[in-house]
Amino acid sequence: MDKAERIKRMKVPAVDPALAKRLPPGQVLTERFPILHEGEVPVYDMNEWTFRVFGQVDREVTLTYEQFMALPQSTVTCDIHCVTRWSRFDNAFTGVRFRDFMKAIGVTPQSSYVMLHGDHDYTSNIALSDLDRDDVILAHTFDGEKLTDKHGWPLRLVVPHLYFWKSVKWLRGFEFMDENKPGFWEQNGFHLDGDPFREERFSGEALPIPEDEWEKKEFD
Ligand SMILES: Nc1nc2c(c(=O)[nH]1)N[C@H]1C(S)=C(S)[C@@H](COP(=O)(O)O)O[C@H]1N2
Ligand SMILES: [Mo]
Repeated sequence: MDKAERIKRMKVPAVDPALAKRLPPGQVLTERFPILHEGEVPVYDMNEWTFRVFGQVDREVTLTYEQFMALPQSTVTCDIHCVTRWSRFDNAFTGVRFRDFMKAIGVTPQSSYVMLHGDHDYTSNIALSDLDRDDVILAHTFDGEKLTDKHGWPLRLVVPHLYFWKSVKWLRGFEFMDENKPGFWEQNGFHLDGDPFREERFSGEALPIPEDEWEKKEFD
């Protein structure tokens, strides 16, 4: 067999076009679930835990964990995309969909932007229209098991269509705001919106991807 023939017969890994379409530009698929966050993993007394909806709303609401867990439950299976370039397909998160949550608590927003608040003092900003979708869920369970502490138990947000820094772990509240103010990473050079399919990683000048975070490589 000559060289040309050999090259023609060479086997290349088949790329399933359906999967390729699900992978945003510049992302690499992983099957493990990396752990990434700033600071310490919070420790809770669940009798003291509350979830607050406040700011520009017709009525502020504070829920206990028991009240939260009594809301209508759903499971969302989604792909997730981290700005540090890993993506993971087919993650099943169980909890309360954002839409069901708002309906159940009966709060009417009076603004279009939300600051997501998580422990310890982590924030991320998001447009209400990016929360008000069928696949956005306030999750307590991952692939049928209670979320691990490091992945955000007792409650994390999952916003599959934006980079994963918007999916706030240890979520404690939604603050409705008149204007779109930057959260923690957004103040540190990350994009205000963060659409992975548009590669909205950074605002303004390209910064180095935070490889250091990724190099710690902790998984579970
Ligand atoms: N409260 C809180 N939520 C957070 C973070 C954080 O530092 N604190 N990090 C964000 C970032 S940058 C990422 S990539 C994801 C990582 O979630 P994982 O550890 O479950 O993969 O959580 C997001 N949510
Ligand atoms: Mo991240």
